[in-house]
Amino acid sequence: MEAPLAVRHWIADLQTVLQPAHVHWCDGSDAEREALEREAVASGVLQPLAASLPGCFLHRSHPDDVARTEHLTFICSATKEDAGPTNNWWAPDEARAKLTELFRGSMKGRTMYVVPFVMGPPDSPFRKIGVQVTDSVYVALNMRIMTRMGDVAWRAWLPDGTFTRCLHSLGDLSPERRYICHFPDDNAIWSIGSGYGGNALLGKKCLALRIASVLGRDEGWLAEHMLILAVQPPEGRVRYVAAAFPSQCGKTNLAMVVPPPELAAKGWKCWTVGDDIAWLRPGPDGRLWAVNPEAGFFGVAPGTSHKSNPSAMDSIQRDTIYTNVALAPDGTPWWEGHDSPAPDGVLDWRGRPWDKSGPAAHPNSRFTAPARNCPTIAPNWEAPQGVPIDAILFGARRPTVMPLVNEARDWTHGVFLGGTLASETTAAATGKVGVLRQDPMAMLPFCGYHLGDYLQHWLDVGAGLTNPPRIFGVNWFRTDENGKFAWPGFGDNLRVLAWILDRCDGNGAGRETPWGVVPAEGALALEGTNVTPATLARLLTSDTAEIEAEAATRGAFLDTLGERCPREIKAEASRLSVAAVAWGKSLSPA
Ligand code: OXD
Ligand code: MN
Repeated sequence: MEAPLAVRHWIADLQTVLQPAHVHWCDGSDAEREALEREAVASGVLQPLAASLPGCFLHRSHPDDVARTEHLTFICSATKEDAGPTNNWWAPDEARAKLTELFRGSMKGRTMYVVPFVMGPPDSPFRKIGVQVTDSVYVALNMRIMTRMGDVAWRAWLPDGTFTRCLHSLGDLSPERRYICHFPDDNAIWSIGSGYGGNALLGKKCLALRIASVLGRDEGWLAEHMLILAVQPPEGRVRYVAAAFPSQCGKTNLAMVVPPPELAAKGWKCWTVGDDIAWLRPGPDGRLWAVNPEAGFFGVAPGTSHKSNPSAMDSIQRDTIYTNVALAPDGTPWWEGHDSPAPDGVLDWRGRPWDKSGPAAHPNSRFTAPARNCPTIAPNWEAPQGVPIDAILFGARRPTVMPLVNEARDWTHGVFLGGTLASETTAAATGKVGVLRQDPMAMLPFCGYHLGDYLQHWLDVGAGLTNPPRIFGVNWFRTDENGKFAWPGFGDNLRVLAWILDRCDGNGAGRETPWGVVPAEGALALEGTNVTPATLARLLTSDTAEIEAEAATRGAFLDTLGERCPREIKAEASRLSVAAVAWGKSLSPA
């Protein structure tokens, strides 16, 4: 099927700048996938894995190109103020001039792949179209998994002809010449110098979050860093939960949660709708509806096992690209936290015999797997209108302070809790790991405009909902006095979801704290775990001095957003501080 004229003109213009040896228009067919895989194997970009893993390949990236590079990521909006204080800003003309120099001739001797793709189900009225140009066969093959790629995009072409122009080249892979630039005013993305997923699969973080967040602001919806999960309580109807956690805080695991035996026996069931991104829109019924714009999972390998996430393990047994994992002599991938111990003779993520001086798999090693492989994928995961959300969760990696679960008083309080979320940094982005930073709605690296405006947009969307989801905070990462996780997590997180859904039904006993309502004694089912009621009580408690300090940090963060930060949200920080003092007094003996 022929591409629309606007695309053909754009590609012709790009050819003169990029000067590729060949141009390949991707059609998305199986024959094409096989041809691209053969080409990638012949050039050493991919290595086939064991025959027991049909259609699976290993890719080893450049060792300096293993994670998102937030310091090299720019929002090139018309003014610095539009990008806001949390984004790197670059004047669009300057960015274009600098990057044009780098793109000029960057595809000499290489093939330019033209990758048309749809974000969202192709028959969804909410879909967005992108066309990515890339000189990486790895990127083209990954885009085929992560998006609806190929001729489907021409068939799903939007009536007004809008599409995101996505330009990508590996360049020389030098971090010195690596830039990931977003031009929200032009609906365009230019990325050069990296082949890493978050920097190079432009449909994902760049389009579905940074550009989409701006489109959502202008069109009245939200693009969020959220998983979407379907949960059916025994004899109840299916409920939908959307949850925002920063990268590597367990979104994929929660999206694929398996009920623990006691809950399964009672009839609890769960299905996966999405594991990383949700587009949320007010529906005509006054509820918030969510669509997963992606078609695959770009999941973190380390820690994934049949025990922690059996659905993910089942999803990656075929048609999966593994990146920077270790390789066992039998041609199967291996990583820290795998079901089996490290096999003898394992090669590390760089392809060298593993000398055990560091991890065998890179801590941000990944698998790219089609969502349809997932045994728990929801039957309606591609519903054109999405699914109606009952509860929104904000979660983070907090060894202290934040309770296991807390329910926001109302939408504004929820926007405050999410909008000032703090979490420890992880290996998903370059930089130090384990540093606590404010990561509003888990969107710090992904919001394409001023965060103050973004919080206001959340308030505006909420104001338009007659039946809004309830908002909760969760924290699976509290540690005990020995620094060990005090909550078992994984399947047992469903116990917390059970209380959350009870609250959504107006049930679920709770008690007031400065964070909002937490489960009352006995309201969270612990049978089958080794968590004692005393441990649970500790998990639900924060020290008043800690809450006051947290309120101050959150308030100070909001101050950095300046005048554009909504007053109602700032007022919540003061209210938290006052509540902490009052609560402390009420708890201490007279
Ligand atoms: C991701 C990330 O890859 O958040 O999803 O970094
Ligand atoms: Mn993510």
